[in-house]
Amino acid sequence: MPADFVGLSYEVQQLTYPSFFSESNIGLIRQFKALAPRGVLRLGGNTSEFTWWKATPGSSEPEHPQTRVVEGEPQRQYYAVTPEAVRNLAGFLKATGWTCLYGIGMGTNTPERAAEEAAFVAQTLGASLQYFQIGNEADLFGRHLRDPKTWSAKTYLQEWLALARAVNSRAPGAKFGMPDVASDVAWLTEIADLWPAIENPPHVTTLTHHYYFGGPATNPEVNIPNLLKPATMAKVQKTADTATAAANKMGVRVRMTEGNTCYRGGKPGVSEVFAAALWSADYSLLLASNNYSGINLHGGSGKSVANSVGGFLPGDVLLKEKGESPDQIATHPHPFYTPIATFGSEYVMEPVAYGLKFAGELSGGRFLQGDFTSLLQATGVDATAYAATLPSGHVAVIILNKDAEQNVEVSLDFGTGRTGAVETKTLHAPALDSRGVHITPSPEPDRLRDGRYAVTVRHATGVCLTIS
Ligand code: BDP
Repeated sequence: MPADFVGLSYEVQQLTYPSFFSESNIGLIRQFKALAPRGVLRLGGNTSEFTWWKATPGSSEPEHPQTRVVEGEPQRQYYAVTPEAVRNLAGFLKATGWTCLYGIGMGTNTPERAAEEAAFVAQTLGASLQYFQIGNEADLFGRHLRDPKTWSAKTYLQEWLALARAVNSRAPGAKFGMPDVASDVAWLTEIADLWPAIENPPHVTTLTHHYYFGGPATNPEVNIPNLLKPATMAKVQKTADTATAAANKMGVRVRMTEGNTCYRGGKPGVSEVFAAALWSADYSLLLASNNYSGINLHGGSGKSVANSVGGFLPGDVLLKEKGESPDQIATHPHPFYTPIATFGSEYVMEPVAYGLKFAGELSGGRFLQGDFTSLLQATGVDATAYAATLPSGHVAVIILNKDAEQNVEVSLDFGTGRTGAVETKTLHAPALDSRGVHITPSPEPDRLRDGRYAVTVRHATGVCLTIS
């Protein structure tokens, strides 16, 4: 699990507020650092298809191609990204110690503009830039940006190559992650098959896809029991199998670059409560143990995400229907799934981010092979477990008991005669639908007893044991 496995994803439109990602935004920098000492900020989302590079204050907005306005996709509204925003972003990344995956538009962009933007970004971000992403969820372009009759992984790849080569002509060392599909991981397989025939291909380091458990908020299937049941992670495993097979063929790694509990901005009562923390911890560790290079949970400001999905959040409609007043609605994070929420001038770490942070305890570690999850689930409890040797040489074990009712007894056996100290951290909340989530370290370290350690992991609780 890479040391910088933990990541967040924001809309490119977030850059239209240049003070947001800037070295003066101390509150946000504090939350990024609290989430992970090293992490990866990804900029993309639907709004990245509607941004244009405004190189100088006098640059005039280009003509945009016709797009179709459909439900759940952005309106025809264009956003200017400026050098000031990119310079500020460089300062923000330095201050946080995070690196960046920078999204350049494909839907309404041209190779010339893409190249001009990339050249400035590469020079300004320097080593803080990991790679460029070009295009967001191109597998859905048939809905609003391209002709569905001719659009495919193949036509995408041709367009992508033209843009990536243009970027390379102005930013010679540039690296790329692609194709950032919404859900159709078969595109990764197709691209890996087509790749060997490309002469002098651009330097792709990562195959990427997105993942939302379900959506939108009005969908009754998006609920806490479904989010946490073992079948949900079995589906994640299937996607990971397809994606990693394609990546192995290309000699690269996979990254889940944008995802969360519920698309179109999340669902109140599911996305911003403790269940989302157990989900994100489990989801992160499952992908990490499948050799993913990282994940980026999506969020940001309510406005940027609302714009990315057509102007409003279905979750707000739900709350209004339930009779919540505007003041009550304002107490929910917007978007509902955001890992870091903005309330007035305060930035607050949300439950889904606590899960990601908890999973991050294994960052930099090497997973111990063994199907610990099957052992636990054979007892009839919905629990999962992961273990890794950390760079310090200590062994860390994370047990996530997602079961709403049953506790699980776990006994670890390191071999008779072994000694060692055991530190415990607990991920907990009063209930699965609570907003207040905590990670609490045990006050005193415990010890192995003749090489063994027994622990009861209470229902709806996560435990991380670090054994020296
Ligand atoms: C993805 C888009 C992103 C949206 C998100 C959502 O890339 O821009 O904010 O879904 O629907 O499909 O919440």
